[in-house]
Amino acid sequence: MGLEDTIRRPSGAARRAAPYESAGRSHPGKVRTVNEDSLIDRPDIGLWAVADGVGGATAGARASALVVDALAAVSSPASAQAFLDEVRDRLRAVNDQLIVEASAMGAGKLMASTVVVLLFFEGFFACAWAGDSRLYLVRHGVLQQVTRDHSEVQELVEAGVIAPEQAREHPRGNVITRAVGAQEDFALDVVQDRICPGDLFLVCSDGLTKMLDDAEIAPVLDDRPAASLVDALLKATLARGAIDNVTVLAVRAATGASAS
Ligand SMILES: [Mn+2]
Repeated sequence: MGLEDTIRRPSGAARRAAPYESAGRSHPGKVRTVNEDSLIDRPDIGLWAVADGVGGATAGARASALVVDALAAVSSPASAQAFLDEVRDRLRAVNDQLIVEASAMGAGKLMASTVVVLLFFEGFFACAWAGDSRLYLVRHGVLQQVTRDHSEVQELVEAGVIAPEQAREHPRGNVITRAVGAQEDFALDVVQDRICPGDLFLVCSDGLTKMLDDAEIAPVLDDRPAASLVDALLKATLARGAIDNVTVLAVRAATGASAS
């Protein structure tokens, strides 16, 4: 530690609590033998993600693993924009690689993965996603879904064809309209906002949200530690039958965190 560190650190910083705590777990569920979900928990740089592979067990597991490996290589960011740019560039490279690998497997083969990435940088967060893995935020006690699924049923809901409460058990519920590796024209949707003290973020695969609706998830998201929240959500999903792989990551901003 040099003199510069000492001078630049705001007074009292050493006594301030860690700016956030996080925990994540993935489970194959009660029906499937292979876990095609992957997660990454990088509190060191403020990066968390869930990926849900599609294309059949082996291909799906490889696709989500490649997504997470690419995010594991992201360097410590110099700015919020550089952070998001690097994430997007690395995921675009995975997109292109998956298209090449799938076409080598044969015509019509698909090897793809959803992704939802949460980034923290100096009091702000960004969420970038493709597919139906989700980010939720509990702010001031209110649960809100930050992401909007790229899925056929979401389109049906928005077109007024089906009611939101019909979406979860719709027969086309597994059909996503965007993913890493699904099309050459790669795109992520992005939401950015300030982090408020006490914000609780929940990053998850559809294995959670197909088993539990928002009204069932909300009461679990109380003040307990992130690891305990994750365990409770996993336990509730398994108790419900866990027909899909399930992945849950929780990230809580400290109640005293400054939005510097
Ligand atoms: Mn899934």
